[in-house]
Amino acid sequence: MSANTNTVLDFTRADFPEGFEFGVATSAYQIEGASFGGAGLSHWDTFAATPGNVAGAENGSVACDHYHRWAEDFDLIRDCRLDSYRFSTSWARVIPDGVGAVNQEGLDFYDRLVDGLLARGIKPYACLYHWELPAALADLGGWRNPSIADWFADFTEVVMGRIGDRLQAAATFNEPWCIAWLSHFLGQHAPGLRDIRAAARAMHHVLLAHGRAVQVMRGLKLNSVGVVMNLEYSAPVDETEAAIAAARRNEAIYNRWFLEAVFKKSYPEEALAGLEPHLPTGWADDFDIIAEPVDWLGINYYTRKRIAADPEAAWPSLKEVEGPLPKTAMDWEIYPDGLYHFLSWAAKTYSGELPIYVTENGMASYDRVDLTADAAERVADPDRIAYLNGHLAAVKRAIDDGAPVKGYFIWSLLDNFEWALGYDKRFGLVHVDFESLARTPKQSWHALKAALSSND
Ligand code: GCO
Repeated sequence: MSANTNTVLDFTRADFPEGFEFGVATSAYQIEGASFGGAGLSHWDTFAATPGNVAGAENGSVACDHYHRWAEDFDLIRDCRLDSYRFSTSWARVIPDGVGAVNQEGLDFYDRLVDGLLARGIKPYACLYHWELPAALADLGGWRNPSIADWFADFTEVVMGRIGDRLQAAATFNEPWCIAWLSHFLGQHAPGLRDIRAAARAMHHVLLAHGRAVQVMRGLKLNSVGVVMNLEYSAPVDETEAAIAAARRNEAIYNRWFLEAVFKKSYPEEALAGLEPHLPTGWADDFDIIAEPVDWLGINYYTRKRIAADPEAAWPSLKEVEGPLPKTAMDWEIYPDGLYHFLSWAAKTYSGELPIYVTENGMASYDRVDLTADAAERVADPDRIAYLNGHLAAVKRAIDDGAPVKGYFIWSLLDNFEWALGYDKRFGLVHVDFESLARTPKQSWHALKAALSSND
């Protein structure tokens, strides 16, 4: 996307069905400031405090200071004419030790957020878990410990008992693949393990915890409960049988494991081939809880990966190979067709008529900052505008072809803490100066505001 001069979005509200929602998404650890308001330590605090885990030795202790600046941030959502906001609740903020005593200050904070959104006419979408497991529970084995399903059910009861009545929708988990595989097999996120047995247990326990949380929310009479999966298009590097089989293994672990469990009460054969020996005893008996019916499905989509077989490596014996398409600042290929594919495929194969929301889509870009320029031109991010155009066209195509897509959330409102990559990767519609914490809407924010304000 070089030399791109896009400054406008190609669509208006009228291009999407009546009631289609446009929103932005964030997560607690990435924006709030984990050191404020009596929050307990999470495994992201301890992971980030370990040399080599996070670029620049950065962490989320201050992040965007959203904990204190949320009102200004919500004004930016309202002023952009967005309909909806997706945020997450930090377990360690609400229950500092993971179980037991509640930090009222933390719970009050989320209560303020919900009321602050409603006061501005913004629909609140809350996700219970976006990765900051209380460190006290990590000490007990975290996602490897089967008790985590009960711990998470108790946390769900506390949070949703307080804010559930005013939410537009609630989700249990953000991206189970990242919680389990990326963090316990690939070792890139907290707790940074590279262990197949730990990964297999996390892959199962996160689903069990999901099912238990859905049950708790039913008990609280919530009627818009879902889960957010991240899907990544898995393309064989060539047409050889070995590459095709490797891409299928990747797809089974990444895209099918969680959907198949929630919607079909099973795990894909290609993934069980490596994981079954490491699953907890009696795993197949848990599907009735795991498959507790949900009301909607969230899909996070960013990119595709090209996959080759790697016969030298242990199971799943595959590797990623760099692709030829233009890339974002994450070095992720830009591939809107993948989003089209998943929206249609998920509905046909798994979720049927249930509403689907694109709960995250967006890019890290190389922005040009000139704070002396006119307001709309202070932060130029033409590549983001082009990315949004491409992906919204894919969403529209999927809707035209029958996929029940009801909303689209951009990742993210603000530049923020991009996990192991620190503050260097900027995903926001709004630029954040991490010295002064000043917010400056980017050109994409202005373009979105114009698109959402117009009905033509
Ligand atoms: C994600 C995450 C975000 C990331 C984003 C970009 O759910 O993967 O929700 O936390 O910041 O995806 O990598």
